[in-house]
Amino acid sequence: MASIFPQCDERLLDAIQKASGAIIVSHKNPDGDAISSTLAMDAILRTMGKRTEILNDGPFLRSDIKRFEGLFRKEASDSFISSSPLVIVVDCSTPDRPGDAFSKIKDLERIVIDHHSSGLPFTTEGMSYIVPQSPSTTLCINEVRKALGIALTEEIAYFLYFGFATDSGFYHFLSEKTAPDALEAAASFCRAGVSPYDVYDELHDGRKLSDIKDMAAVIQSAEPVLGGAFLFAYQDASMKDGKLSDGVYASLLETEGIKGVVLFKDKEGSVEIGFRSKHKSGIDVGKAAAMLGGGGHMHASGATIPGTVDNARKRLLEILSGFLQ
Ligand SMILES: [Mn+2]
Repeated sequence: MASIFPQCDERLLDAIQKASGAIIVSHKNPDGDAISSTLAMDAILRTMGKRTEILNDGPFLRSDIKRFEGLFRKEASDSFISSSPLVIVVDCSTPDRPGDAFSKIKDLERIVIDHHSSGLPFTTEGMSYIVPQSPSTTLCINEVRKALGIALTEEIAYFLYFGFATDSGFYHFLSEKTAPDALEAAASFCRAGVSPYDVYDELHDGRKLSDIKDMAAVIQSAEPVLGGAFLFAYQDASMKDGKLSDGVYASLLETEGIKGVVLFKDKEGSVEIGFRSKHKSGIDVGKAAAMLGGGGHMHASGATIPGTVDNARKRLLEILSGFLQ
C-alpha cells in the first residue's frame, strides 16, 4: 500500500534550508499536538543551527501541556522580526487560529504544516505540507524532517511521539489506511529512546480530583437528541480543565446506537462546540463545524459561535437533522 504521506515540495524545504532563523507558532487554546509540533520543529531547526522563537497565545489549560508553558512567548521579539525569519505555522487550518500571536508576523514569509481536512490555504503555492490523512501534525513534521535529512534525536522523537499519541487517542483513532505509516514512525521514535509507558503517564496523570468530578458532571448532563442519533452534553463556564472533554467524549461515544456526541461549552457570551462522531457513523463532523465557521476532521471537530447555549443547541439540532436525511 502506498504511503499516506506525499513528498514534500522542494520550495518548502528550500525555504527552511535558507532561513537564518524561524518563528514557530501554533493555534491558541493549544492541545498536545499543537505544542509538541512546535517543540519538535524547534528542536529540528536548532539541530540545523538556526535561531528560533516559539509562540503560543495560550491559555495552557490542559494538564498534559502545562509544564511546557514557560518555553513559549506570547509574541515575537522586534529584534528577531527585523532579521526576517521564516514563520512556520503548525497544526492550524486557518490564519485566525494562532490568535494574537500572529498579528506582528503576518507579513513575514511563511510555511504551513498541518493535518486538518478543512480550512483555507494561507500561504503561497508549494509552501505548505498538509496531509489530512495524517493522525497528527507531528507525523507531518516527521516527513519534513526526513526530507531535510535531519537525524532523529531522542528529543525530536519524544515530541513527535507525544503529538501522535495524543491526537491518535493512544492509537485507537488509526484506520487500516493510516496505521501502517503511523506505527512505522512510532517504532522509529521508540528506537530513538521514547517510552510509550512514560508518555502515557505524562498524558494521563496529574489531574485534580475536582476536574475529574467536573467531567462526571458533564457526562451526567448528556441527553439523547434526534431519535437517539446524537448525545448533547453541557460544560459549565466554571469548569476550567481543558482535558475534561477528552474523557467526556471517550465515555459517551461508547453509548450503544448513537452516531456522535456534541459538547457545548459555555464561555459566557459565546459557546464552544465540540463534535465527535463514531468511526462507522458516516457522519462528517468536520463539515458540521465548517458550517459554523470552525473546522477539524471527519470524526473530530469544533467551532465557536456567539450567543447562548440554548441558541447553540437549537442551531445544532437543525444542522444535524440535515446530516441524518
Ligand atoms: Mn492536531
